[in-house]
Parts: sequence; structure tokens; C-alpha cells
Amino acid sequence: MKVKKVTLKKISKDTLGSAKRLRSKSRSRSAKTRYEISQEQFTITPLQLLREDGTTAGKFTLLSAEQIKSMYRFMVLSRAFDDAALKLQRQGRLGTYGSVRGQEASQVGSAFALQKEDWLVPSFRENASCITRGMPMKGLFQYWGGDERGHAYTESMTTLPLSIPIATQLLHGVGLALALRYKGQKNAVLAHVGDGGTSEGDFHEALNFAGVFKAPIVFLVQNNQWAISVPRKKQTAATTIAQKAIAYGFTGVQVDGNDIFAVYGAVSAALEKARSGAGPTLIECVTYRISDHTTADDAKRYRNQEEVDAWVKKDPLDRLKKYMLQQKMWDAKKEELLQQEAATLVSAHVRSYEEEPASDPKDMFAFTFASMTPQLLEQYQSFLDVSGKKRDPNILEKVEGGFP
Ligand SMILES: Cc1ncc(C[n+]2csc(CCOP(=O)(O)OP(=O)(O)O)c2C)c(N)n1
Repeated sequence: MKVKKVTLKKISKDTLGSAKRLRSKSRSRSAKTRYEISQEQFTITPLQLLREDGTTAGKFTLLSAEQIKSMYRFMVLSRAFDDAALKLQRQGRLGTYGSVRGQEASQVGSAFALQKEDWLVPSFRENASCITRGMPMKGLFQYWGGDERGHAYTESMTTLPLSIPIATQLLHGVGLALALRYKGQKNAVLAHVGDGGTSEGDFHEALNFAGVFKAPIVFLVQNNQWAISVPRKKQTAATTIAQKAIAYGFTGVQVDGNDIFAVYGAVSAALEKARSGAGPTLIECVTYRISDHTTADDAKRYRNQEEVDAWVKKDPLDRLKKYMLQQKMWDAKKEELLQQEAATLVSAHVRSYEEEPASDPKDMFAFTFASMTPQLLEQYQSFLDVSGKKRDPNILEKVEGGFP
């Protein structure tokens, strides 16, 4: 991949303009093999703009210095949030938590490419994308603390709640994308999923529908190599996840997911393509989940430390910092100030999360559906029994009139 003077147009041409990278390597095979397409006949060249030593080939013009510093800030904030969330969980002050460590470039880089009116449809691990999108950390702490009010956004916020069910959000994303088009809005949707999520039926239904109807959506698979204890090679026999897009009639791109410039470039170009009416793109970010799957998991039981250590060396924050230091846009003093800012901000959000009065348990019965089902009604009445309160004979009227 040539990196000299990289512009969005160039990325678009190289990675999204055509499916040439997936073309048959040889056109002069026998008649028998010409109609049989095998894995070996496909090639995918991953996109990398920022090397592990922090260098790029030639001058990098895709982002301004201010934008690069802002991206780095979001990565540092996300890591500080992540570290705090893990500690809170260990102290019993937060529920089960899924760490983002190692995936910050994929998450921050992709969310950074969104315009305000575009929609983000996150998977459950998308804390860093949500922070980049302006979601308050307090709300994220509340969410992981079991308080759904953390996801009560303002109307102007074009971000869906984190999706705990795997891959269901992709169908919501396609629906959202088509709704935008019906409304005549020129915006696009970015929907995230993990490598494990690509084994779900919903993934295939979403891609099929999006391909047929040319939905303005970008599917971003964070291939962090593991779906709990199931390795990537057991999710699919395909050589790459990116190539799956071809079967659905659109382009697939594989990106170095620890290279924030490549992620940003590929996602920006794909969003631009979606906004212009040229349909969906599938982007595979090759990255790694450094921590356990969640705080309820022990990854040492199924993966070796050597593999983890090798990926720690590819840390996306270190890589961007090296670049900024080489470009003289960063120094030790700025780093210290940013780390202090992150620590102060995270502490303030932890405080505000913990000072929030507990939510009323009846809300989970009242607000699961628009109106309570008979089962929920019964569960609510049993809840009153165990709480030592009287059953509420007028509950139905209250539900119909808007639950108090
Ligand atoms: C529909 C559904 N099935 C199973 C689960 C349980 N589950 C939670 S996370 C997970 C693995 C997800 O792996 P992947 O999609 O690769 O995302 P990652 O955890 O690696 O970010 C599973 C099976 C779930 N939440 N939803």
C-alpha cells in the first residue's frame, strides 16, 4: 500500500472503488476451474497507513494535527475509563464489564469518521466509540452498573444503546439506514459487530438486505481474534471476514485495526460512499482483545500469554503517540497534562454515577415494553410480595394511564 500523500480520494480508489483486490489471480485456468471459485483465487491486501514504529511513508495529509491530537485524547480517555471500570467492578461498584483495551484505534477511529447526523449502532463492547461520540461517561458507568437510565439519551443524540444480544443491532442499523433514505436524509449508519457476531444469522440477513437495497450503511467487524473462548478460525473457514461482502454484492475491506489512520480513512471513505447512494461496505478491522472477554471470564484458560504479549507490542495508543512525537506535535509535558485531565474527568464521572439515587426497580417491569405483558405484571406483583409490599389491585389502570 502506497502511503505517500494519502487523501480520502486515494483511499476510496484503493480500497473501496472496486473489488479488484478480490479478483481471480489467474484468468487462464482450465474450463473446469474457471467456474469454480476457491479461497486460493482470492487475495485481500490489508490497509495500513501508520506503521508500528510510528512512521508513515511520505507526508500524511488525511488529518490535521488538531484532529490527530483529538483522536489521541479520545483514546487516552477511553483507556482511563476502561481501567476505572475494571477496578470498580473488582470492588463491587459496577456490574460485569467488557474491556476495550487494545481496540481503541478501531473504535475511536471509526466513530471519529462519523458526521453529527450520521448514526452509530454499537455492539456491547463499543465504550470507546460511544465516548468519542460524546456519550457521557457517567451514562456508560450507569449502564454497566445495571442502571438503564444511563442509556436515556437526548433526542438529538444519533447513537443507539449498546446491544447486548450479539448481531441483532446490524438489522436495526439496516432499518435505520433505509429510514434515513425514505426521509430524504443524506446521512449514513455505522454498525459495529465482533468476529463472533459474524456467525449469527442476523449478520447474514443484515448484509443481504443491505446489499439488495443498497442501504447507506457501513458494517464494521472488530475482529479481535476471540469470541469468548472461540478463536477466529472456528468462526469461519473463509480466509478473511472482509471477503464475505463480495457474496452480498458489495465491497469488503480489511484494515489494520490498531492503525487509527487506516481505520479512519477506510470508514470515512465508506461513509462517503454510503451517503452518495452507492450502498454498503463491510470493513474488517484486524485487532486484538488484550483483556479477558469480560470481568466474568478468565482468558488464561484458553489462550497463551505469548500471543497476548505479541499484541501488547502493537498497542494502538503507543503507535499514535510515537507518530505524534516524531512529528513534534507532542511532548512529555502534553502527555502528562492529558493523563491528568483523563484521570480527573473519569473520577468526576465515577462520583456522579455513584451519587445518583438508585433507580426504582419497578421501572424494569414498566418500561421493558410499551405496556406491561401479563407475565411482567405477574412478575411485578411477585416483586411487591418479596419486598414486603402489598399487591397493587389497580395496577392495570395505572399501566394504561402511564405507569407512575
Ligand atoms: C444472541 C446472543 N448469543 C449469545 C450471547 C452471549 N455472548 C456474549 S458476548 C459473546 C461473544 C461475542 O464475540 P464477538 O462477537 O467476537 O465480540 P467480542 O466479545 O469479541 O467483542 C457471546 C456469545 C449474546 N450476548 N447474544
